[in-house]
Amino acid sequence: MAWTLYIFLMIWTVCRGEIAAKCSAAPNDRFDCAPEKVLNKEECEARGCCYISEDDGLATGQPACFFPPDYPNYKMIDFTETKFGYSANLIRTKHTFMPNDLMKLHMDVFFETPHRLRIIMKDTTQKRYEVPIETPKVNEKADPVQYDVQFTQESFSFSVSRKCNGNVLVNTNVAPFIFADQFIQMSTSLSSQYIYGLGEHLTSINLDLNWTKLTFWNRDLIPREDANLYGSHPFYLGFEKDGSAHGVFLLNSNAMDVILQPAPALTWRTIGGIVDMYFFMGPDPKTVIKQYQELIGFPFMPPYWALGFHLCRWGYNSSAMTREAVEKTMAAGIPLEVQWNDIDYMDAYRDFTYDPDRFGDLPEMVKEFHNKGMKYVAIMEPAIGLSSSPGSYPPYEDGLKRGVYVTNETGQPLMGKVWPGTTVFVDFTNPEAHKWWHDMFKAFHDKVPFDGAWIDMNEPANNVHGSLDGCPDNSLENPPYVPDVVGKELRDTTICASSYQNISSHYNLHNMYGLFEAIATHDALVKIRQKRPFVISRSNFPTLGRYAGHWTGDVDSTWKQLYYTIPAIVLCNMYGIPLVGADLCGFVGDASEELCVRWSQVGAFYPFMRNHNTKDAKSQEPYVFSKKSVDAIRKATLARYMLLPYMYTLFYKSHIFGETVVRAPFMEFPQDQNTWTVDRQFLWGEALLITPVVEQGKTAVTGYFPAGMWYSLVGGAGFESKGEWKTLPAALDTINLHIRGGYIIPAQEPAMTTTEMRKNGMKLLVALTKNGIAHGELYWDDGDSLDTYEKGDYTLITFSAQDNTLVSKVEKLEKEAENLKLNVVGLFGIADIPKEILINGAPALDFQYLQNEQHLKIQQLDLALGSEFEIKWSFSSASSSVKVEL
Ligand code: MIG
Repeated sequence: MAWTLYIFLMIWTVCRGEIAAKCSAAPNDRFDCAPEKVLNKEECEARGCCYISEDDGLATGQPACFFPPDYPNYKMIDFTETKFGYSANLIRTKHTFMPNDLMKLHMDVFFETPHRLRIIMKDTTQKRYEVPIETPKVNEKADPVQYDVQFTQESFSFSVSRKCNGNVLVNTNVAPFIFADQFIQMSTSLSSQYIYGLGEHLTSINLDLNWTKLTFWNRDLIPREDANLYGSHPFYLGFEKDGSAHGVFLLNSNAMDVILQPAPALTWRTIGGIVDMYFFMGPDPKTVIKQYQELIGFPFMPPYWALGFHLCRWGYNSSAMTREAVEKTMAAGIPLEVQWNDIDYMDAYRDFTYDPDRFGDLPEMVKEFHNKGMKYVAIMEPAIGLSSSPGSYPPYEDGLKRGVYVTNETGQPLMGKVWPGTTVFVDFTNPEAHKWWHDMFKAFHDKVPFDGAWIDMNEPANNVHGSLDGCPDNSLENPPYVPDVVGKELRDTTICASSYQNISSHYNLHNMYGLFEAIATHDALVKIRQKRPFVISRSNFPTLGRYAGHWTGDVDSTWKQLYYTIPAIVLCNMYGIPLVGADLCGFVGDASEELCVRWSQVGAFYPFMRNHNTKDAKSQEPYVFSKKSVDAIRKATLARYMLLPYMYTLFYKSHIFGETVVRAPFMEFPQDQNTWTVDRQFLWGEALLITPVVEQGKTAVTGYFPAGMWYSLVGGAGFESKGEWKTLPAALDTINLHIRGGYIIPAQEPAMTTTEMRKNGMKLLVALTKNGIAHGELYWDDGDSLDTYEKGDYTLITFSAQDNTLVSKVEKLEKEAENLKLNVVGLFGIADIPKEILINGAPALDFQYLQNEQHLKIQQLDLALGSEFEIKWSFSSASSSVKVEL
């Protein structure tokens, strides 16, 4: 008896030990084995997983049911070297808990470029849906490469590391890989706590790894945290502990959850398509983003006028009200480049119509705006209203004949409900729809010569869930795993997932609906106007930036939302969509005067600057406020305009090199870890740091200044930072702007429109390092013709300063720049009043020196920018010790 008990105890202890070891992962290192529903202990263990109950002290997010290390996984076989890298098959012998496991997969590993690795995993027998985006074709294996990729065979996993230092970027050995027909899950370790991207969500710049779930399923929603919003970008940039950075992109358009946990680790969980993953080696953040954009394509070059101030609201109910907004803005001395109309202009909210009573003179109004040197943009909807009687709405009927609508299971156009009442939805993946869209645009443009298109509601949004007839009950509508979408069902506020589009099911294409509309709209505008297109889209997906810009949707008029716009716009730039902005003063709700002033200051530095408001909210156009506030808004707007040549040069760099226009400080200063979380400041390019007030009632602002020289554009002394936080005065009329030592910014005298402004004198803002060095450049062209860079119709001038000399070099000159004159040079970092200033050898006529600012302003230069110049300044030998007060 005692003997038996002893043996029993032995066995019991050993087994317990095994279970404990098997299930011993620390809570933050556990990977959820019950993603699709809550399981109790028995159910969890029945699927072969570990269970630790809530009573054992689980914190929020930590899974109770989690994978043991020996959970059945794929095994790698047939590993071979190929022309491109490697290939192998992955086989599994035991099913997972998800229906329709793929028991055999094929994996291809492509060494695409020295800095880009691609891994594809898909079915060996059946063709599955793949994202219809063309990526660069590669013909052979790159060698040498910056990455190392390793595999484990028995229980399949892979890791990618940086060859030169061994940093591990991802390792998928943390959890089993699952690939079922409608559920693909892959978990990986992360190289640090600092990752950025995975938008569009309302987040700080660096993502919170404390069990955050980010859901991708484009959706119409007033932006809030923890919700799927208008866009999906399964891309992130990650820091490694030593400050190197890499990027990871999962090219997949299906509904998806990404789970971040403190381990640090990340889980991709998508409900369709294939695994098509790219790794970008950087090794610095800016290079990562360039490499990502090399893959998805560089952004389109916007027309110059796109960079001016845009004014809009929902509720300009007539052409008279629209004109009034323009007149009042001009009377307030605020430059207004583009006036917009929302759906108010339409007749019964139908595309390609205008209300005969309220907007009867829309064509004349647009021409008037053109005569003022302005542009006009109108909203367009992807949901098409029906004809009430035959012939009453030809666009709908023409589209019906041409078969351009999304269809339901009976093959009929799916009907939903949007502004016009019952609507159908254009299937922009259909080439015929692409043509139809152009034809409709053309006919409307012949009447109303609008300049750009605002494409809204293109997630697509629908006021009934799925369709007027509901949705069928099938596996696409009710997949075994539904990502954590708002409304809990894929059809919520959109069309049925199982509806049919030309390329595939809406289930697969939903996240790309707006992208396809943007492509069609872009192409239509190019064809019709033969000028650079201007398209702003709400829905977004990788590659959108090649065709359109984006605004961040229906943000509340609150201080919190104002702050969130900064990470939103810099992240969008990382996604290759540089032309982005949030509605100035916020959309939903009434903006207070103070909020609107501060928002206008931040907005003056969004790449896309538009004040827009919802229907019932209090007016928030700049002119409705007190003189003090109007002055403050004008001041910020004029500061933007003055700097437009720099912004335009940045757009050229985004278009040609895949650089961002605005960026977070960590992009410029990755070696300074203090910058890794800074998201209340942002930069234009490398040279201009913007430190706005985004809190109520403040007259000072604290910002981080990475090491180097910084010169204020709004007055005050320049300073050398060692990498420190600084508090600066910021009265209501002030947004702090600093030029970074070492850079030269091209600027210009503002005017009320960019057309006028482009004739004005230019300025150079030269910010010297402590060693007296700076450089910069100007890109210039006619601002509106197609493909100017590609055709060589542009001017490029570089500027450099050293040894008390500023010179220009005309790299390329075309006619548009022939009349450009350089009138002013402002030099920052001049320690003393110069004894002599020579302009191409002749003494300067007019200059001013400010000792406190260490600023030398040379005026009345009248130099043709097309000719190279030299400006020299010198000090008397004694002067360095003499302080001159002016
Ligand atoms: O259901 O067109 O985000 O900017 O003013 C709202 C009316 C539809 C949503 C857009 C917003 C626009 C509004 N639209």
